[in-house]
Amino acid sequence: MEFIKYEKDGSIGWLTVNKPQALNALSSSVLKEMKACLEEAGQDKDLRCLVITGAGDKAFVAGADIKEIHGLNVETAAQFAGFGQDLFTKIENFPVPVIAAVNGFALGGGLELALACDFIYASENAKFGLPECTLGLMPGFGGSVRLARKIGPNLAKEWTFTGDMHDADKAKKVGLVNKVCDSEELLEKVTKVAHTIAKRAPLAIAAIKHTIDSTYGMDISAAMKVERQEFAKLFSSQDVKEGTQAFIEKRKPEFKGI
Ligand code: CO8
Repeated sequence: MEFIKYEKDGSIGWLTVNKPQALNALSSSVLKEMKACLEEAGQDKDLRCLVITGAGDKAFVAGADIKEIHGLNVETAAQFAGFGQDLFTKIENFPVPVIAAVNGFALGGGLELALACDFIYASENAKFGLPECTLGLMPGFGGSVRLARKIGPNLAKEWTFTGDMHDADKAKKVGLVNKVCDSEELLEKVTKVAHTIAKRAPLAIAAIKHTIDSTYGMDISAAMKVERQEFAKLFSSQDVKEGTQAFIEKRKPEFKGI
């Protein structure tokens, strides 16, 4: 692949958007390669956590490719937005947790990509924003919807109506980012949390991810039902027996994802 690099570190997958000369801007070629990469990684039964980051030290992703957007019409804009929305929804529904390691600019489509991940760790030089309105545009890869869900509609409106950029500390204060790290330490901290997740029971992690995502905005009794069903389903897995047995025997569990 030309614009996407994919590497495995044990059971952790690292997907890097690799077009640093354009601050990793998302052209349709980049998105197509990302889709192919995710489809393959999604089949990997040994994968326990996926990290998405950007190449270089300046940007995670500085948005969709403005040069390509410039040539769109109503029809092709709908196709481009639809492709990106479907892809980012695949990331949201990816079978294992996905962490965004934001190492610089996460703007426009770049922030929309990070928003589709389960959570974000950022370097102290990270900058977040949805500046589409400064280009006569609006977010088209799910950003208007997901930003409002993550930081609330009032702030999401201010961010998208002004197009302003926000630093990592601000992004953490509003709950967009889980952790802010020194730039040199970002990958180390992400690796650490990814390995912790990788040690946990994979079926439990998948059930928790599904429950949190699918119950968002549901009324409480319907949400409890989903949790109860997912909880009960886990009892058909060997890992529940292993986890509880290991506790009783005062040893570390060995989860197999079955
Ligand atoms: N698209 C294409 N090229 C880009 C982009 C981008 N989003 N961002 C940066 N680049 C390119 C620059 O053109 C430049 O290339 P060249 O050297 O060939 O001129 C190179 O990357 C380096 O960028 P700069 O020289 O501008 O670097 P600076 O450090 O001066 O500035 C910034 C960094 C502030 C990040 C600046 O590059 C910038 O403002 N970039 C654009 C940010 C932006 O507006 N992003 C939103 C784009 S719109 C979007 O994402 C919509 C998503 C929904 C789409 C739905 C599909 C229809």
